[in-house]
Amino acid sequence: MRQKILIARAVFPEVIARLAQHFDVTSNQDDVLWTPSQLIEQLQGMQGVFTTGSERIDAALLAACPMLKICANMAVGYNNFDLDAMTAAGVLGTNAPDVLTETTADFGFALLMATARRVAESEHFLRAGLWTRWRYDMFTGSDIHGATLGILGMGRIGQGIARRGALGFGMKVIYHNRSRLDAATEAQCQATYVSKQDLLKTADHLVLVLPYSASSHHAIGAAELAQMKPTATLVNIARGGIVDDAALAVALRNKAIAAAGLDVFEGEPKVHPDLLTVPNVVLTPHIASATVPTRLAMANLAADNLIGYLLKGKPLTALNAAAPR
Ligand code: 8YV
Repeated sequence: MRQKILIARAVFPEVIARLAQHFDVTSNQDDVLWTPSQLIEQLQGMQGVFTTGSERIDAALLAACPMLKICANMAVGYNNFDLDAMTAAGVLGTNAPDVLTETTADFGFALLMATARRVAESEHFLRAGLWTRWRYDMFTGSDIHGATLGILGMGRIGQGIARRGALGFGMKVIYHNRSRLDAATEAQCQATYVSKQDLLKTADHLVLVLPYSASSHHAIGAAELAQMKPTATLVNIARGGIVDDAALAVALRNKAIAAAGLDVFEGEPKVHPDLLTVPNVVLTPHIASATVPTRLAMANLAADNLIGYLLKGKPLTALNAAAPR
């Protein structure tokens, strides 16, 4: 008998077709946002689920879905998974690393440049019909080339941003990470390891690329923002919750830092109302990995994990070693 899987959100039809060659597939092409109890209801009798970062997999869901064997996330981040609960329940978790590294690093740089050079703010000004003359100080921002680029979280995406900064823009790159990179990788990225405090104090532009967990919650709050240069730019392409958004809105309004670029938010898709009213912030709706080839590669990797594990016992990018249920 064919195994059953649920695709919890809308996804590329060709990926659904691939999965349908192997499984009985239920998909959510209407992209209904299910409540946790609706998700549990949908998962009854299913062996696998294709998730995005939006579906929470926790102990309550696992207990209510005894047939479930694998949750395959179409995302590199997996803070929507309670991995300990999954391991305890014998459920495998997989993510989608590598395929989005360069695309996401590109976007980190796009947001950094838009923020430091005030692209969004000046475009709004022009569209509002306010551009009547040239002025020497109109929308003056800060330079990217030759500046000090700070990176908090130096995994694959952080390294991609470091390479872009050092090799493309002649930036001095400093980073802080839970563990220091080996010398060869540091040399390849032309990046120097510093303490978090030195990173905050020295960076002209600080990009956040660390995973979200209890220990990174509000890694950038009022105290950290106060240590940054008043001319500094902050970019968050990691996860909402790493930055204290309320504290950031205050810092932006008071010009404690010059500007911020945010692709992720605490409680997204809601955005802190104060961030919507400060001019010196560029806001994008969690699109750092959003190119067609990359999103397709992410979806195909999640599909490959479902096929690999449920049919051959061999997932490609496992997050835990779950003794099968
Ligand atoms: C996804 C992301 O678009 O991969 C991640 O961790 O944040 C994004 O690339 C998002 O999580 C949807 O699954």
